[in-house]
Amino acid sequence: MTTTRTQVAIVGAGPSGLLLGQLLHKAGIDAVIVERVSGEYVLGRIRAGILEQVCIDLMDEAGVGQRMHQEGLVHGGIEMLYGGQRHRVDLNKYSGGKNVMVYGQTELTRDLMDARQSVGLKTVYEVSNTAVHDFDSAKPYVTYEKDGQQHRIDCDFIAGCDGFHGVCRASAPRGAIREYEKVYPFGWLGLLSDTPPVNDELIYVNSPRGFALCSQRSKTRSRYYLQVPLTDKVEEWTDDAFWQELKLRLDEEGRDKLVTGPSLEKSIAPLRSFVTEPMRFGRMFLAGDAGHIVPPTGAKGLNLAATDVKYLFDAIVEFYKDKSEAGIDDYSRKCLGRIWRAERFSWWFTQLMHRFSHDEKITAKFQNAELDYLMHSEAGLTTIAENYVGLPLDFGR
Ligand code: RFL
Ligand code: PHB
Repeated sequence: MTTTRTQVAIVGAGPSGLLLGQLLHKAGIDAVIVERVSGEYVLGRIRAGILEQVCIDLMDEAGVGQRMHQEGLVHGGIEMLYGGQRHRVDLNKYSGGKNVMVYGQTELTRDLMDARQSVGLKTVYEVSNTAVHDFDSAKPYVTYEKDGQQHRIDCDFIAGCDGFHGVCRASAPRGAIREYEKVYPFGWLGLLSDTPPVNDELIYVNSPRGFALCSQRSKTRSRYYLQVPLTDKVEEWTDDAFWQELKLRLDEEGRDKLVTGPSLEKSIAPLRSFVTEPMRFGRMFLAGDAGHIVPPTGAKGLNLAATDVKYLFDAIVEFYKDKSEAGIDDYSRKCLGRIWRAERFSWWFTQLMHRFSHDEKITAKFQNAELDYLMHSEAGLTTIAENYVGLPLDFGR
């Protein structure tokens, strides 16, 4: 068994773990990251695509925003397609001047990985049997195996950035944890292709055949999604079948402009709302998907992960610099306020835009009427815009 010592042991090198590691490094706080899979595997997972301003600001604070500002596309609006008609939500106008940015999670992760590597910070990839210990004391530690060898990291804090299936949440004492969950009866089939996007802005589609989303990664790379039954298998969806179904869910303009091509990646993701309370267990903290999952309809997953990391980073800095535990004590409460607001929006937007199997015909009529109300009311447009761009960090306080 080899033993090393660090201030913060981070479990998971997804966006949460890497961003926390980078912020801590900038603040002169030492951290080691352990990750179950390889770096290439992490980069191969195609996930989020939309950054809120808070996430952009954090990338800047971490000193890794340069390529994001060069290559990211600033979007000031989204389109909603229902009843065969498109309606634009002017995000900028209705949120008091805010925008979102199209910049893929893969790119953001790559920037963070590169920054970490360039200064020689330690990330241990392809570890197994990670375990967290004694986090109810001031001397927690993490153990793991790598190439058949046992390792131990002694630390002051453990950051559980290990996603929904990670070990940290699973190690919290059962009596101390409450979990809230809703599983939706459908998934999203995603397709990535090197084709120009069908539209300058994202299109969220409520169609009688189910939800669709036209998103993008750049001016030459598109990301599309289709609502599919959970029983569908990705191998059964040919590229042709995907494009055909997407066309059926679009309007005439969309069908005319859609450029199809071979898929670079196709996958089905289930939809889930999930929250863990609390997010702190002694000297162990959960951040990102380890503590909560949103259905992707509102593009909130990655952005929520970034705000958890911001709160955790501030709390850890306060501990070392001001010798104060106030930030640590308040971490869970601070995170959960923001998390429940984003969970609510993602759940509401999902209900509004998808076909549910138990639906009666009247439900589609209700959805159309609600969308019509929202698109023709200043209050309705404001409600979508201010939630989509992300509520202010001090909202409700
Ligand atoms: P991640 O990205 O899941 O990273 C967690 C990392 O921890 C590692 N890990 C372990 N490492 C060591 N020891 C262990 N025992 C470990 N167990 C796990 C994992 O290998 C992994 O590398 O969580 P993080 O960093 O909190 O980041 C959160 C975001 O990834 C997530 O919120 C979003 O990607 C969610 N999400 C989406 N969000 C959006 O905003 N828009 C989207 O379009 C969108 N699409 C998605 C998504 C999430 C998906 N998942 C999780 C199934 C599509 C999918 C398929
Ligand atoms: C994406 O580009 O992957 C994306 C964009 C917006 C969403 C969900 C996913 O709401």
